[in-house]
Amino acid sequence: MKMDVLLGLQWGDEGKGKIVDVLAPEYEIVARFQGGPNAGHTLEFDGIKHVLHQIPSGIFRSQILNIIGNGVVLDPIILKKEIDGLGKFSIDYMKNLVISKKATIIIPTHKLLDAAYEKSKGDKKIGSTLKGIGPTYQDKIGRSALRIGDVLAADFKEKYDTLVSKHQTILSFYNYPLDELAEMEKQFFEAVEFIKGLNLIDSEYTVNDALQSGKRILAEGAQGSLLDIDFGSYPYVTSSSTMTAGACTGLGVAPAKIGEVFGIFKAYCTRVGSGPFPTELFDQTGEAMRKEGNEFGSTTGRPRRCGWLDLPALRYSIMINGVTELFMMKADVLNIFEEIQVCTHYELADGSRVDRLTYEISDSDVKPVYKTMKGWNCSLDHVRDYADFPQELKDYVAYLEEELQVPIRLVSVGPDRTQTIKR
Ligand code: 2SA
Ligand code: MG
Repeated sequence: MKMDVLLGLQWGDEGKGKIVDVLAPEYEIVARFQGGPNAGHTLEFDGIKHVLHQIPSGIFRSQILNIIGNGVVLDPIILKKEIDGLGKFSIDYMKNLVISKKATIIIPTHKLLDAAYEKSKGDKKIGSTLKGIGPTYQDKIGRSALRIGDVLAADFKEKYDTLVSKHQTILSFYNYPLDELAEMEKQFFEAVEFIKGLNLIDSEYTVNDALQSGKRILAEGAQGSLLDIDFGSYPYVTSSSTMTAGACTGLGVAPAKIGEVFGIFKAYCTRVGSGPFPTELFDQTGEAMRKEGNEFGSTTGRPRRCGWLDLPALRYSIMINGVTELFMMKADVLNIFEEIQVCTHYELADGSRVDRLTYEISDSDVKPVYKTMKGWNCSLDHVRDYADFPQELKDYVAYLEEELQVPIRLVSVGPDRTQTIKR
């Protein structure tokens, strides 16, 4: 059996949580492979809306094992809160949730460092979620981080103190205040005690044994391909590998064992945080998209920047991930527009047109070139089948398939599980 991968192809918030939830019945395992509590995966069912940050989106299905993989950076405080929040759903997390001992721990000073680095960057700040993601991955790569398995060792506190004293030296260099630290540490050590009681495992064996015995696994990406540490709009990126290859290293699965790659994209674009966004709209239209799409960060509540669909960027994401099927989300947000624009090329300062995301591309010298299409401009509330699609929406889907050369298997026309139309 091979492992399928589900990824966001834009700047995150494509609707991955919803789709994992829809696909989950076809899988026995759902696994997160990168990122951490910077993610906000929203699920809506039975009139309830729930946002997950670190726990995989299969947690609401009792027959699914949810794995937090080695590639993840995990905040014990937030994990404990998340698990407490699941209390009302009668979820048996001792049975349905396991955590890799090789996942990296976010400690309180990582969050302070995140804030100190952002502050020092001034108007060049990344727009980080301030969850400590960057500094934690820095320590992982720098070979000084703590891992989940360490919480079980007798010398955990010693290791912790060594890392914290290094952080304090850096924080004093930045003149960053440590007032909050004592309270954060209190919560941290309480949460570490709690985590000791969870199922901590070598998840690479769990994953590979499961594939060997014919079980179906879905790897759940977080953030999006355009935020990837290598291929995103560096330095305005997150600190992990958000692409298919990240699912291999973040779970310990060989490349030859990757099956389908599901690429999730919105029918338009959003971005939260700083960085280039060629099709960004600064006018009424962008404002209308934000309102209609309720585009506010599910972790930080920040308003998301909005703009039209960007085909060169989407093609790039499809290429680096090897996407086999596309899922288009939030088509209903475009109901309000008489005309819809799609960016087909970028125009450079010298007037030439390109459709590749080369090193030189940055929003300052790039102007999007648009194709204008007729909007459907009607409600999609009644739509339960592809046959019910207004002709203009069918045309939009057909045009995108032709341009992207990958089938669009699913179109989402609303937040509920039932508003997901398979083709
Ligand atoms: P970080 O915190 O170091 O990963 O931030 C670096 C950049 O990555 C962006 N980023 C995200 N973009 C979209 N959605 C994310 N998750 C939350 C959500 C974000 C929120 O689902 O809405 O609530 O604001 C996410 N996580 C990281 C971030 O904006 C920086 O540009
Ligand atoms: Mg999100």
